[in-house]
Amino acid sequence: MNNPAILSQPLSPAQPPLFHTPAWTLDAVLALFELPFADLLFQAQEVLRANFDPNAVQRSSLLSIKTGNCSEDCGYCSQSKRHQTELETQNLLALDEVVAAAQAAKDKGATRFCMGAAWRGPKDKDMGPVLDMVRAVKALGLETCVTLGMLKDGQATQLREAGLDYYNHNLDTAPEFYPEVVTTHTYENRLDTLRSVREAGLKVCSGGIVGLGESRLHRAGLIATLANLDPPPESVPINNLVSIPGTPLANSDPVDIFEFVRTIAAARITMPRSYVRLSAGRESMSEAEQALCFLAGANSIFYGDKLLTTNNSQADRDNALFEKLGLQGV
Ligand code: SAM
Ligand code: DTB
Ligand code: SF4
Repeated sequence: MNNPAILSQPLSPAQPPLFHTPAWTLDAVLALFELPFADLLFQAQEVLRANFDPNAVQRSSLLSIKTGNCSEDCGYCSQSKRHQTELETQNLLALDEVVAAAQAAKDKGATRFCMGAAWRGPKDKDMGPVLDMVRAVKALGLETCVTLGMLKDGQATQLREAGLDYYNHNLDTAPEFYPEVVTTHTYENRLDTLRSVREAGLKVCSGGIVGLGESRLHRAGLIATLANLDPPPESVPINNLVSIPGTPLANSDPVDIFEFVRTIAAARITMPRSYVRLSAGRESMSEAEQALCFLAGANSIFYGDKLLTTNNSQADRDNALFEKLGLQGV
């Protein structure tokens, strides 16, 4: 069960509430997952069409600006120094490399550029170079997003003042399953960062991963938690686990594609005005599987040949698929 305290109460009386009185109970979200597939997709299409151009798909490109050697133990991640993965680590990139990658992403048609760092959170000395990256990418006319881990007081405001649009910080799964996935930080830590991102006036990008070994109840719990944020995240990435050899979750059972599509539809219905992003895991999906995700209300993708450390679906393949489906990349 979801922790009702997490869903309905401010974390401390002195702070404004991060959640409103639950608009979506866990039971209501679970009931969505249990609908006949066609009924669920029909409802998701209705919600999509009431709020968005149903044939427009937002495109964000990703760049890992600091790779690997992370102190955290997230069981799915290639970048934890606690897992024996084949990853080549990389210190913080130079500004000109980041600007060149952002310009290339823009030239290919991306409208948002997301920079990810394998940190528990940025140290004070990291902020200057990252703020320079945000300023420079924004100056190219792209929307900016960073994902740097947990933020300390004042860091979110520094980012906003540099021109940041979105901060990505995923809740990843249901509160009660999180300790099975990560032990070096808590769900409350994640929520605290989301709160400071909101208070700084940034837009929130927060979603999760399917395929960590969680149950349907946990998937519904993730969606309910996201949907009850007040306001819900503007951007909701739904990742399908990319299995990384050497990580504790490398051998998790893959989740059936229809269950993945149901998760997308539940996100669409419960967060009607949010961009729902079909995120990691797209490379191994067929065209038909991806088309089902768009039918279920996904209206954003990661675009470009690489995610952070793993391959993404090639841009040429995406362009061909959009052509076949009559989708317009925006
Ligand atoms: N270190 C920061 C953090 O944890 O917030 C930012 C980078 S972290 C890699 C960003 C997100 O990528 C994670 O929260 C998770 O949702 C997603 N992710 C990482 N590895 C993944 C994998 N193997 N498969 C699917 N999603 C993954
Ligand atoms: C998100 O939800 N997914 C992206 C982005 N936000 C930072 C990252 C996916 C990472 C997939 C595994 C990898 O490439 O390391
Ligand atoms: Fe580090 Fe983020 Fe990977 Fe966790 S998900 S190990 S915090 S890079």
